[in-house]
Amino acid sequence: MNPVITAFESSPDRGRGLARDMRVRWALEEVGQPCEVRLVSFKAMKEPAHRARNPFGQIPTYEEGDLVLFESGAIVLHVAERHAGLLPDDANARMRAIAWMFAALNTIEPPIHELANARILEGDKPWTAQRIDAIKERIRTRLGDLSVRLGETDWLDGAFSAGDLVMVHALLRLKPSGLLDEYPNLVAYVARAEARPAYQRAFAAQRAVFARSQHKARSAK
Ligand SMILES: N[C@@H](CCC(=O)N[C@@H](CS)C(=O)NCC(=O)O)C(=O)O
Repeated sequence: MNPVITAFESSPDRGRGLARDMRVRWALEEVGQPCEVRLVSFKAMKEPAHRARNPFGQIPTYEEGDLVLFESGAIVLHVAERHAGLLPDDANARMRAIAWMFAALNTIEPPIHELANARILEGDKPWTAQRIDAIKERIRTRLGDLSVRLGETDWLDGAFSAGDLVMVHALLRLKPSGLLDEYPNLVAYVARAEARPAYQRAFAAQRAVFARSQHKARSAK
C-alpha cells in the first residue's frame, strides 16, 4: 500500500508549490516512493476526521499503515529514514543533515513565514510597513549567515540531503520579495534544487491539482 498524504484541494498559492505538501511530495519523488494524495478543502481541514490526523487542522499529513504523522519536517525525516537517498550513511553526516532540517524549520523559516503573515494578515495596520522592514532585516541576517556557510559549494553538507530539500523549500517562499536575489549563491542553490527531476515531478503533480481545481470552478459557473 502506498502512503497517503493530504494536500489543499485548491491551493491558495495558485500552484506555485509553496504549500508544505510540496516538500513531502518532493521527498517521496527523490526516493522513488509513489503516494496517494487526499485533497482537502479548508472546511474539511478543520473537521474532526482531519484533526485526528493533524490536531491543528493543517496539511500535510501522512498515513502509512498504522502510522499517522503531521508536521512536514517529521514526515520528510520519516521518508528519509525509511528510504535510501536523502540521508548519508555515516552517522555523523546523517545527524548533520538532520540538523540542517531543523535549521531550515526553526531558524530560517520562521521569519520568512512572519513576512508572509505581516503582508497577508496585518497588511492594513498602521504599523505594517515598519514591521515588514524589521522582519526583512531579520531575514537578511539569516540569509547572510546561510550564504557564507554555503559558499561556493553545491549543497549544505556534502551530497544533496533532506536538509537541502527542506531548506530550499523554505527559501522558495522568498522569491517574490526579491530578498533572495541579494545572495547570488543562494539563488543558484535554489535553482540547482529546482532543476532536480524529483522536484520537477513533484511540482508538476501539485500544479496539476491546482489546474484541475480551476477547471472545475470554471465548469461550475
Ligand atoms: N509546521 C507545519 C505547518 C503546516 C502549515 O502551515 N500548513 C498550511 C499549508 S502550507 C495550512 O494547512 N494552512 C491552512 C491553515 O492553517 O488553516 C508543517 O510544517 O507541516
